[in-house]
Amino acid sequence: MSQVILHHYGLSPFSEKIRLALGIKGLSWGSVDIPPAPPRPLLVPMTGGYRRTPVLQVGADIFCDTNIILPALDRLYPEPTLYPAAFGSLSQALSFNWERTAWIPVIGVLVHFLGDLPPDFLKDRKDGYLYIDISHAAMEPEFELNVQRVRAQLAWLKGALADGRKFLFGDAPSALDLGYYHPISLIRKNSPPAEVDDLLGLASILPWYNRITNFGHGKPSELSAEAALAIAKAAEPAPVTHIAADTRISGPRPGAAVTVTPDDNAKVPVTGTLVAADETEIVLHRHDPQAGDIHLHFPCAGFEMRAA
Ligand SMILES: N[C@@H](CCC(=O)N[C@@H](CS)C(=O)NCC(=O)O)C(=O)O
Repeated sequence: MSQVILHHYGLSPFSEKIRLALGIKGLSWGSVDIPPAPPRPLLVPMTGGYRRTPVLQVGADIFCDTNIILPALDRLYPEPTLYPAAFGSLSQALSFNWERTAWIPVIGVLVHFLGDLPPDFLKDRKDGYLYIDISHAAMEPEFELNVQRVRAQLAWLKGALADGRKFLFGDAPSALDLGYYHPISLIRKNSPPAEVDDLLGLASILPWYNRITNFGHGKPSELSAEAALAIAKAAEPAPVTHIAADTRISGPRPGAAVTVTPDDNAKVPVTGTLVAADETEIVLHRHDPQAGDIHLHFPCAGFEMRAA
C-alpha cells in the first residue's frame, strides 16, 4: 500500500484531528506543508479544486474532508479502531453536528483573543471559505453569544465525561473524542489557556484534553508538494471494493458526469465521473495532465452531488 500523505498546515484544527488519529494509530506518514490560503497549485491537480484543509493522499486516492479521511484511515489501518463497534455511527453523527454547530462560534471566541488577522487572510476567508467577515470588529459584537453557544455544546461533552471516564466511549479514544478536541485546541493554543478554561468552563475536562494531546502525531516526515504529485502520477487509484452495494434508488449512477460540492462553505464544485457511491461515500474519477488518474473520495454528509 502507498504511504499515507497528509496535505495540511500547522494551525489547521481539522488537520490536528487527523494528525492525532495518525498518532493513535502510530503511523509513519508523509507531511506536505501547504499554505493557509490558496493558491496551492500543486495540490489542485489532485483535488480538482476542493479547497479545504486537510486532504489525505494514498497514492492516487485523494480523501477530501475529515469525515471521510478518518473512516478511510480506519479501513486501511484498523488497529486501534477510531470507531468502536457499538458507537461508530454515533461517533460520526455527533462529531458532524458539533463541528457544524460550533465552528463559527469557536472562531468568534478565537478572534476575541487574537485581535485582527492580516487583511489578505480575512479577505480569503470571506470570499472563498466562510462567506462571512471574521475580523475582530465584525465578530466582537457576538462574542458573549458565541461563548454561550460554545458552552451549550460543551455542557454535553462535560456531562458525558463527568463520571471520570478516560474517553467518551470508555478506555479507548474514538473519532468523537478527536472531533470534540480540535476546535477546543484551536482556542486554547492561540489564547491564554487559563483565561479560556475559565471562560468556557473547561477545568473538569482538562484530564481528557491532555490525554488526547499526549497521543502526538505518529511519525511524520516532510515531503515536498512536487514529490506528492509525482507519487500520485506514478500510482493507479485503488479498486473500489469497500462500497459493497449501492442501495440508492435515485441520483446519478456510476459512469455519470457529476459535480460534488460542500454544502456549508468553500463551495467549489469538483467535476468528475462517478465511480461508486452509497449513502456514506462518493468516489469520483478525474484525469489531470499533472496528476494522472485520480479517485477522489467525499463523504455524503455535508456534500451535494449533482449531474454535471
Ligand atoms: N468539514 C471539513 C472542514 C475543514 C475545514 O473547514 N478546514 C479549514 C482549516 S482547519 C479550512 O479548510 N480552511 C480554509 C483553507 O484551508 O483553505 C472537514 O472536516 O475536513
